[in-house]
Amino acid sequence: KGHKQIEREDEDNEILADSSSKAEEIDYAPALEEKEHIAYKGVAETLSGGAKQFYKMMNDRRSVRSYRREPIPPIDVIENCIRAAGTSPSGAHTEPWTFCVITDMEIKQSIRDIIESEEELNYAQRMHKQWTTDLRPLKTNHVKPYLTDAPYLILVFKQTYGVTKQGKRKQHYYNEISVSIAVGILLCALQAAGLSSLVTTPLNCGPALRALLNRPVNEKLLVLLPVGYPAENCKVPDLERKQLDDIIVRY
Ligand code: IYR
Repeated sequence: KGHKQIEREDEDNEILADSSSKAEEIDYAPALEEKEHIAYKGVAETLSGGAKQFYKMMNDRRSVRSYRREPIPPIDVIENCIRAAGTSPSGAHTEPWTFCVITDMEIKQSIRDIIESEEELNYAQRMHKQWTTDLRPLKTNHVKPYLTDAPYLILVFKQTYGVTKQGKRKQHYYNEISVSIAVGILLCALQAAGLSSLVTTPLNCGPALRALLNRPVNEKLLVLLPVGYPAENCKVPDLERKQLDDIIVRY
């Protein structure tokens, strides 16, 4: 209606101009309030050790697959991490994210049941042999105790569109990349808080998890993160990272 949607493979939508004559007749209003811009003084709070300190902190981050059930990190720490994630830039400042924080053991168990039964099929049938082979060094499989052991599960949904107060559909431009950036900031904040996490993308589980949590149809699961402290016997793959000169190209 007055615009044309280009569906890309990743289901992210961009709205491109419509050349039809009807387009001119519509009274467009911005989703955001149109206000005077305000002065910006730049960054106020910085780390004493700057980017080097930040790098060292992030270099310690590992994907953790076994968690201590206790102690339970204070909820306000989790909330501050999500506040940080919510500072992410987003397409046209649409803030197209929903962070579901699960502590309830019954819900965690239901999530685990859904994911383990789908992942059993994923590993056995849906994933290509090359894929399961590539995962062998990570020692992952369909059994996922971290889904009930981790004190928190954070399910991050992307809002593929919004709804205005008038009940009209609102475009969420670049919602997937916007929420992905927010997740990146969330990972940094959790690391800064001394918490471990794991980015998981439960294949084929999105609709069932959305239904379990009663999320509206405009929301699609992007990632699920268990969050907590690593188990005492926690082991991680002996991975190396690319060197700077392998990831930077100077012009
Ligand atoms: N979703 C599965 C498989 C998996 C896929 C990739 I790519 C990984 O880096 C790790 C696991 C699982 O969670 O086990």
